[in-house]
Amino acid sequence: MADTPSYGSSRETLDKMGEALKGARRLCVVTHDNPDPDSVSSAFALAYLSKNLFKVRATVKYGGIVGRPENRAMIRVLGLRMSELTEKDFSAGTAFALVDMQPGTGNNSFPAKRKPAIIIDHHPQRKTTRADLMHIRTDYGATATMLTELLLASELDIPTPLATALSYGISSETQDLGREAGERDIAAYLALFPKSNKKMLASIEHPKLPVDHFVTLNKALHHTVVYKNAVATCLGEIDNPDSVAFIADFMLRLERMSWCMCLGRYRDKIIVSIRTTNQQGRAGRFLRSLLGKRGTAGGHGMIAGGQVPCSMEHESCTRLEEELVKDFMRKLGYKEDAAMTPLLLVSEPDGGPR
Ligand SMILES: [Mn+2]
Repeated sequence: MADTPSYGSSRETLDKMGEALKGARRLCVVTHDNPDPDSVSSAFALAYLSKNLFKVRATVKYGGIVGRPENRAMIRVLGLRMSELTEKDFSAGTAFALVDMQPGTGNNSFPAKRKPAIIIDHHPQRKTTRADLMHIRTDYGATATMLTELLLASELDIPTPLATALSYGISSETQDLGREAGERDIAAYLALFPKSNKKMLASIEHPKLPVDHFVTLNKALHHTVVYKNAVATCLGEIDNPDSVAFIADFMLRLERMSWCMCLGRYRDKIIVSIRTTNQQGRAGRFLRSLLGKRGTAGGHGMIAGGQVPCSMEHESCTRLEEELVKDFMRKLGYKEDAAMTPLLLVSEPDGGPR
């Protein structure tokens, strides 16, 4: 089983956190837009440390919307209180902390030029990233693992809702410790498990689903193409930006598939998700080079997300989406666009790659 990690360096990080918070009247912890369980649980853990270890009041703020039914259930079941980041939050005496993201990546509402007091993140460090405390490590499967280590090092009690949030943060980010998870993630999960409420966890993991969810699923099934080991879905206009990541995870489960791309149009952006089963896939780099100057992207080895601005009319957006799908297939080395087969025809005798 996993070695017990040493919390020595975590204690140093906590000291630096205390320094970074010196003189602050209030801490505002910001998640990325359309926050996932990893960023939400990390934000509440950091707010808890701020209040209980450093006696600095803290609130959790987010951008975008919380759309995924599991994430909504998490916030409801655990009674997590968070609100949207607004102009009013930028008052004198307020220090900022960013979790699970860095400024200027296109996936958050924090002003790119502003320097936060604290950044805790498991995405690759950007050249322009600055903060008083930068705890940025790519060898963690989840930011929630980094926060769990800090909580354990602080020797504070971890309340049940927070332990439950963090264990769900780790398990959902790593697909039950199977994707990009290392020994540290496993050790953190095991430390949280006895402190988590299993009934609450179960109701978060298996929430009731709104009708919209099935409508999106239906749309996805009818707008998915397959070529060799790659699958791509265009959802068109969506009401819930989280559906893009959800469908990407779902479609990657199709047998024999090792790369997946999903696109969805939300407000004036095309949201892009990439998933791969290839541990050396460098999905973040793959998506950045796929989008080029057309958009922004970030990610890790096996998952990546990005956005492409598209304020033009419907037909041009559709053309841009088709172009992105072709570029995706081409980047994987597939040159014959014509050989892409609609998913629902794949099982028919002359339907495709079988
Ligand atoms: Mn994360």
